[in-house]
Amino acid sequence: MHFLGSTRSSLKPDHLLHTPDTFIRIPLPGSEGVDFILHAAPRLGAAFTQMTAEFAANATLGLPPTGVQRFLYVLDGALDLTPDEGEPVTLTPGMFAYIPAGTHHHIRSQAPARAALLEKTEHTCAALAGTAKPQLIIGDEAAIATEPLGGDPDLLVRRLMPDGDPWDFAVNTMTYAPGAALAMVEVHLMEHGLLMLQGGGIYRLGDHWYPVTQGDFIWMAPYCPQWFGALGKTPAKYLIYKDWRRHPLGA
Ligand code: UGY
Ligand code: MN
Repeated sequence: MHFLGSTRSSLKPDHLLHTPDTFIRIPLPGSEGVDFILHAAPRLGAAFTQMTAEFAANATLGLPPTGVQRFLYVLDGALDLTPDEGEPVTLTPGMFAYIPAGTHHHIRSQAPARAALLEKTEHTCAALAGTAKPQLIIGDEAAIATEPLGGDPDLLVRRLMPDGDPWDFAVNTMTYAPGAALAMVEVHLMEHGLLMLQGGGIYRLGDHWYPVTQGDFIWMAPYCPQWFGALGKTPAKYLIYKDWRRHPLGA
């Protein structure tokens, strides 16, 4: 089915709206039985990689490149994660894993599954010399307390990553009650990778306003003006990445 060349997907210098009708699946080396939708990558202008990994039954995810840390959030199905040091764990929807750079591990599916996969080259800085390195984290979003953003009980944030010097990015979920909105247009240093998990609304990106819905992906460059208002009768929820806690002038 084609739509005479029309799509909601839109690429601008400071943002990408990537809608499912435009997704192209590609293989990556080291993985077997996994299709990757590359939503954000350095070629786009992003300093991280975000993909949706679609696992067939009995599929295996390859390791990331050297020096790259990984965050995986299960969308559908179940994935078995076996770190070389540590107990095997089965990750089900809403469960996630943070895997530090250089941590050898295996991720496999028994049945078809889907996961959001974020990868980022570790950004260390001189101020961190001799301090603790990040450790493997296994978590479940359902067990994480919500925080009302700016005191708004209709806009709930769950912080999936710990906050502290060892970690150079954050991943949160944000859940908007119908009609809830960001209290301000944000313009900030950090870039975002965002996956709409449920519901929808209107996203302002730069000087454009887009209708967005479950399954859409958005990349926002540093300083991209951004605002969201939830529409419809069900909550809108997204998974959002941002780089965090690193001096912009580097090490
Ligand atoms: O964490 C954030 O910067 C978040 N409030 N941004 C967003 O939802 N676009
Ligand atoms: Mn933001």
